[in-house]
Amino acid sequence: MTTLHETVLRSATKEVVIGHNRPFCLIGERINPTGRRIFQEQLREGDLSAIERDVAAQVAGGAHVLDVNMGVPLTDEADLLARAIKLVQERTDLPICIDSSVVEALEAGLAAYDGRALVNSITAEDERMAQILPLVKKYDAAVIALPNDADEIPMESGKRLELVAKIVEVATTEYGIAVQDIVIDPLAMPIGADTSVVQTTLETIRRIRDEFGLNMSLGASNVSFGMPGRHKLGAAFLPMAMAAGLTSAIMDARNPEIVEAVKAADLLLGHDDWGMAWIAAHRAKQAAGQAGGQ
Ligand code: THG
Repeated sequence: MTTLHETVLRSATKEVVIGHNRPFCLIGERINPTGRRIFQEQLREGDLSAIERDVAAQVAGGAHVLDVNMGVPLTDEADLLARAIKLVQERTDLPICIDSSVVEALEAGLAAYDGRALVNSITAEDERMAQILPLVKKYDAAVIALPNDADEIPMESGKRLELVAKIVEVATTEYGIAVQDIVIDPLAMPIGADTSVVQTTLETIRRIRDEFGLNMSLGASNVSFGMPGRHKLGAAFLPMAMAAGLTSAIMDARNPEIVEAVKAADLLLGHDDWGMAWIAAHRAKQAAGQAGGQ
């Protein structure tokens, strides 16, 4: 029987544990300017005020961790990310997932952060691991790892599993990262491009749980990209992925349809003792005068 690992994240004052026998961890995705022209312009001018609204909305929606990405072309991303992380820490006590493809930005973000961050992300490429894993170790963080390399994003679960094995081997033996601090992104792809890709993701999730017991997180909105009814697809996908063993997702916590599907799946999978969270949420909604039925 494979050990099922737990990943501990912290802010200065709050601890969040990601694990297989726990409620699903919602990582709020909106503190990210990708595809948002006005937000990008504001950030380019040094105006970070929109972040405050995005943080408040993700927290109100029930996020447990906040993903912070400041990928704006033609900016000093390291400086921007460090400032964004300081600002987010002033506004909330939720732990942060530091999201960048730029090594210098990840380092600046880690240096600015007070707590145990989740670094997003490495791949199975030796060079990426060599650049980023020493930082993960130095700042005592956890890390999201994508099972792809320079050549390809593998479209069979077997190849993804091989790359997971490589990442675990290299990260633990060469860089001294604890196995429970490796969170695998099993790679969610758009269903609109090819209707077999989600089955591959689900199979990858099942195998990672059964063969490695690792925690996993993925970009949930990737699945519905380009399709109508995106929230309905998200609300169907996440419970399936949770049943297969997904333990967290980077997602929009503002969306009640998807968040409620996740909470229902927590209850149905036995991760909400006595249904306390489910019932409490229902009562809170009733008290607020917006009960969603019986
Ligand atoms: N895996 C990992 N990290 C990730 C991703 C992943 N980080 C980035 C991304 N994918 C997840 N985060 C977001 C943030 C915002 C949006 C989508 C994913 C978003 N998208 C709008 C859309 O899809 O239509 C575009 C912007 C808009 O119109 O508002 O908002 O997969 N490890």
